[in-house]
Amino acid sequence: MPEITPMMTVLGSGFALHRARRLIIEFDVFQDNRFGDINDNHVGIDINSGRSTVSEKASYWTETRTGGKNQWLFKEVKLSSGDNYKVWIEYKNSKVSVTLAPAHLRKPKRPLIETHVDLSKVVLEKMYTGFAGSMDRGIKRHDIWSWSFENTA
Ligand SMILES: [Ca+2]
Repeated sequence: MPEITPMMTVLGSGFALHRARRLIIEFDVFQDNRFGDINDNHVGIDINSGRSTVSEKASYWTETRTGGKNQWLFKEVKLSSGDNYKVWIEYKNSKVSVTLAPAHLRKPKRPLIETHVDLSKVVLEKMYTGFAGSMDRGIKRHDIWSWSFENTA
């Protein structure tokens, strides 16, 4: 079973870990065409690369009942708004899911992103988990108010 050690780090511009194996969940407020970014406000999953294998507009799903029917509504958020968000990143049944919501809401039942990932091609015997912030072409502040890591395997 891989050992994952909690760690917090802040990197400067760009990624210093070009050759490192990594699974990155990115919250990107800059559209960088070199990495094929879909816009300047997206969530993505990057595997051993700065280019996302899948990405979505920063948003969350909410279920409402209209006319006797349940409907999913896609609500966009602006990551750089200064509002607080919660994110759940989970790995289960060979799928990574990323669920985002404004901090005052419960976890949406439907994830923003869910994709198959073979972690055996990413995770080594010993790995770190943590955070990196980047200031590419401007000044940005990245705040992490709290976080937890759980391994139930
Ligand atoms: Ca990106």
